Formats: sequence, C-alpha cells, structure tokens
Amino acid sequence: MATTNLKKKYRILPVAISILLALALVITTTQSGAQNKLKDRLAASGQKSSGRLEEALKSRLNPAPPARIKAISQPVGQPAGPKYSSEKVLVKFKPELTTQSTENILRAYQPRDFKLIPRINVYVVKIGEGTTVEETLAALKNNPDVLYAGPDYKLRLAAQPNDQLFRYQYALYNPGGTLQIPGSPTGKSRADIKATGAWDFAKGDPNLLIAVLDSGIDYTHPDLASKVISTGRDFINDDNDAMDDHWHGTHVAGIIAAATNNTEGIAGVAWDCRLLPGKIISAEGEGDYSDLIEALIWAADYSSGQAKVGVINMSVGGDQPDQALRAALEYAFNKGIVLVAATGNDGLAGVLYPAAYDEFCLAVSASDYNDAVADFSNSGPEVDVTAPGVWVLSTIPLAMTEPGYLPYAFASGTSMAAPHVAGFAALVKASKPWLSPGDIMKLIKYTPDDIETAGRDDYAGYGRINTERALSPFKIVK
Ligand SMILES: [Ca+2]
Ligand SMILES: [Ca+2]
Ligand SMILES: [Ca+2]
Ligand SMILES: [Ca+2]
Repeated sequence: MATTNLKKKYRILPVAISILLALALVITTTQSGAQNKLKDRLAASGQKSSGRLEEALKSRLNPAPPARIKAISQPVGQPAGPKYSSEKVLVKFKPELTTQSTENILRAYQPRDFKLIPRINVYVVKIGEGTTVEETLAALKNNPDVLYAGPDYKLRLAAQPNDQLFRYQYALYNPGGTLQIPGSPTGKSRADIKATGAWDFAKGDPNLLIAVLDSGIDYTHPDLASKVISTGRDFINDDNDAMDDHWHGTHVAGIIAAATNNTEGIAGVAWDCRLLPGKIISAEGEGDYSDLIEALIWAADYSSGQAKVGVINMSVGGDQPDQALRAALEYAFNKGIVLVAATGNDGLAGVLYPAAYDEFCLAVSASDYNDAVADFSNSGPEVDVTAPGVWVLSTIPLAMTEPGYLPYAFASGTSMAAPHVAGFAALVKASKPWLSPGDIMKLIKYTPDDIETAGRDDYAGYGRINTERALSPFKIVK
C-alpha cells in the first residue's frame, strides 16, 4: 500500500515546552465600591478548586466596558465608521478680527453651541438644526472672514474585543506592567503584535480556513465550537474525528482563531476565520513525518462549500530534512496556501523541519512580553520572524480541565509563537486574496518591529511581527 510506503522512521514532536505552571485561571469576584473587580490567581496543576468557583464562573464578569466595537464587514482598507462628526465643525477666523466680531459672525449661522479652543483660536461649532456639516462648511468657506473651516475628524479606537480574558493576552495587546496574577511576568508596553490596530482593517473571512496540523482540536470547547468547520481528519487513528486527546492542538487553535468578541475566554488573531483540524500528533505527543505529509496534501485539497484552506499551521518539527515532506509543502504552496511552522525549542542553533524549508515556510521563533527572544527558541538563518511564545494564554480541552476551572491555560514554546503568525497570514490573505503565498511571506517578513540586534538576526529573523503595519493602508512600510 502507498500509505505504508510513505511511512517514515523520522519522528516529529509538537514544539511546546509544556503547559506552563498552571492548568487554568481561577476567577473569583469581590465587590469593591461601585465596581466589581476580578481577583485572579493561578491554580497550580492538580490543585483543588475553591468553593466559590461555581458561583464565580457563572457571573462571568467583563473586566472593563468594551471600547467601541466596529462592524465586522467593513470594506478592506477603509477605517470603520464615519470619518468625521455629523454635528460639529472646526472654524478659525482671520487674526485681525476681534473675539466679539467672530462670535457675531458665528451666531449668524445659528449654531446650537460653540466654544473657543485657546492658544490656537479655533472654534468648535455645533451646527444648527436642519443643516448638515457639508452645508455649514460650504457656507463658512465662502465667508471672507474665515481663514479655515473643516470637519471634526474622528479619532480611531483600536478594535478591542470583549472576551473575558483578553487583558491577559499581552501577545495581542500589551499595556505593560504585570498580568495581575501572582508569579506572572512584567511586560513592556506595546511588546505585542498590534492585533487591535490590525482588526480595524481586517477581521478575516469565515471561508478562509486555517488547517491546524497538530494533536487535534477540542471542537466542543465553548471558545472554539463555532470556529471549527468540521471534525477534520485523524491521521493517527485513521478516522474522521480529530478530537484532541493531548492538549497542544487545542491551545494552538485558540491562539489562531478562538471565537472573538463573544464575551467568552480569549480572542483569536484571525477574528472571523475558521479552523480545520488534522490530527498528526498522538495522545502521547508524538507523530510521524508520513502523517504530516499526508495531512498537508489533505488540507491543501480540502474544501467545503466556499470554504478552503488558506493557511496551514505546523507547530511541530523534526530534525531531519525529507524529500517527501518538501514535496508536500511545495504542493500546498503551489495551491496558494501560506505555510507557517515553529523553529523548535531546543535553545540551539538549528531550525527544525518543516520550518527550515525557506522557499515554502515562514519559520517562527518565540519572543516574550518584553520583546526579547526566548532562551528556548531555536535560531538560524532560516528564521523569518518572531512572535510571542512565552506565557501565552489559550484554550485547553474540556476533558483536561479540572472541575470548576476555566478551560484556558498559559503555555510557552515556539508552538505558541507560530499560530500568531498563522492567524496574521489568514488576516492578510482574507483581505488581499490576490496575493500569492510568496507575496504574503514577504509582507509578513518586511513589516515587523526590529528587535534583538539591529537588522535581521538569526534569533528574531526580521523582528516581532506587526500586524497593524502590514494591514493598515495608512502606514508607511519602511
Ligand atoms: Ca479520532
Ligand atoms: Ca472568545
Ligand atoms: Ca525561512
Ligand atoms: Ca533584529
């Protein structure tokens, strides 16, 4: 049988160190003044849950009121919402006029209100009833006493999702400071991938699938159920049910595309995209090249209605090159799929395969909450970019979750870094579908924030990814 001949002696391993310190976040509530505050702590693995958890879990408080959330289906490249206020204009009069005369002129327009901004002598004028900003501006611009009249442009707020645990996701938005959990690190402000800025321009597309070739996905998870297109394919047990019996794939999947802005759990990078699980890692955390190879072809050929795979995430690696693996990568690449892989966690020079295949894969190393590359992250000339891979919060299988605990955990590894890039690639591909995988690789490589030694280096590659820079039409790309 062909399948048997394909079997390789080489092993692949998931590229995560382990679940870090904890199985889950425990959230309890206390009343403090008018505000509910969430008090969080980490529960050590195996530790019993406290008595108030059941109740606390039900209350599901949002930590902060959500900032303005913009409509999801905005045209690509356009900032969401109106560009300027429909009620106010800004006016400046010629400097030789007295305040009294300028205010008399303004009153002639019957404004609802106006005020003067000192120092620069600009009026903020609330326009009269029954008139529009456009009409008011046209009239003001015809007035010879007016030096300048213009609309009151909107400031843009970065789209911030309302997911309950979003504030722990420094990788997406790092406000600096501690994560408010005992023992957690202190982060550098804006050492993050600028996801909130990117989401103003792109939230992905449900028909763009990210195949997660890993240990499977718990597709019953409350933050994943709506995002997993099918039960996928299990290449380990040869069935059509890629339920995760390890934990790794579920964690990776959540980073890429957990249900976002659903008040539950975490936000995923690829807000609107969906996931396809291919199980190539066993319950014991091991896999064979042959399963990865077979899964690459399967994912590249997969379609369901309008949905097809645009990105493949491989948070797995082995130390041997392999012609069949290379051929499978080439096949998927030539079908227009962006391939993302982890560099490995040996803390050594030497990028694992498939990440080391420069022509087909984006090789992703792991950085931390301070924009430093993690000690465990493998280095080498094949490293393209880095992304957060230390203390990354994501989903874990319900079957692994202690009663009364939330099904989320922190983990570290280049396995946690690669999915940030996979989600990023999905946002790019969904918003610029005309770009080839090679073009998307270039865009991702040439838009990061340079970290570590100046210029491209073998630890961070071109730097820590900056999703906003790549997706914003208004930012100049260096
Ligand atoms: Ca199965
Ligand atoms: Ca969520
Ligand atoms: Ca490379
Ligand atoms: Ca650098």
